Amino acid sequence: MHNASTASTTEAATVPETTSSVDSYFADHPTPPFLDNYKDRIQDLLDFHASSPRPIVLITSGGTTVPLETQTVRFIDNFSAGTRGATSAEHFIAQGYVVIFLHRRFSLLPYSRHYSHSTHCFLDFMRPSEDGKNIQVVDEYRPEMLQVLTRYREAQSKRRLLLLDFVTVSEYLHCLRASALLLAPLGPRVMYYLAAAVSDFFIPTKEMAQHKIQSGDGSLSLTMTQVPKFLSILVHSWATSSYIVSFKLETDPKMLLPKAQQALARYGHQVVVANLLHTRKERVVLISPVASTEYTSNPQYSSHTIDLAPGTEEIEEPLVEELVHRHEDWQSTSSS
Ligand code: 9Z3
Repeated sequence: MHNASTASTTEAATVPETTSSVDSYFADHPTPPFLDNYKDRIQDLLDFHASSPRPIVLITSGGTTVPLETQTVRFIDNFSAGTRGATSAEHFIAQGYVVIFLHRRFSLLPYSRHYSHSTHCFLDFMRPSEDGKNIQVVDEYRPEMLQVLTRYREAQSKRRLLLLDFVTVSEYLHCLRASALLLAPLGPRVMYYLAAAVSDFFIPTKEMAQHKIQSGDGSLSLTMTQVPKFLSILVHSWATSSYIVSFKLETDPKMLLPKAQQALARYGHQVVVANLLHTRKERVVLISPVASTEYTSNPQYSSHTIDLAPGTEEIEEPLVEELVHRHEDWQSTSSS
């Protein structure tokens, strides 16, 4: 792990984006039918923890889909399996957090991730007992499974993990807005950890094919519209005093740090975790503004690289630890 070098950029200073593109996006994409149920479950969780000062993290995880047809047969998706989000959730819970885990349906979940999407089928972890009447865990997997099961049951019994799922980018954005508005009264106690791989483009409802696109016409051309910059609205309107961590994924190493700094300059939040597709499990770089970047033309940024150290299994462990420290500082600064 190495620390704090500074860098500068000539990107424009933070300017809140207009809400009109966001409003028209929501007007074009009706509220998902399950949203009221999600709101009730979030409120119920917040009420349960109301008397404890526990910090809360809203983790977004996995990819979002973009439907090509109203009655969707085909959609555009991305690679994310939700490993970052599911792994991080376990580490946040271990650090005392309550986790709201807003994830892509069927992507990896905290705890069960150890036994799904693995090279083994989950059935390979078990065997019938000698008399054939019971199921046992295969000896070599027993110690780890017992540990995972214990942590899972504790998270459940203490109500430290709420699972909420989405599929499309518009469901994701509705859920993010609804959650943020319910979490707003808790202000600095809340961290946003936006690891979901969110589509940048969508097809507006009025331009979308109603029925399955037919193949008889030969090639297919798609024109997509840019998804409005929700991070800006989250920072400047929905979650103004919370601690916001976004992620920046690139494949070209030259682009990574400039794009991360550009995101901070544009949205004015606290941290961008920069990662490259092929090394994301071994290295992440935390980019943050050194001082207030608001309305300055040459903001300064610190960068803090975390490399997966020998003996550490998951980079999310030191990543979450670092962010928890920063969030503690944020909460004490906000209360003083
Ligand atoms: C990330 O960079 C995440 O770390 C990964 C995790 C998606 C790479 P896996 O699920 O992968 O563990 O396989 N997320 C990128 C989030 C994103 O799309 N950010 C937006 C952007 O870069 C802004 S919030 O524009």
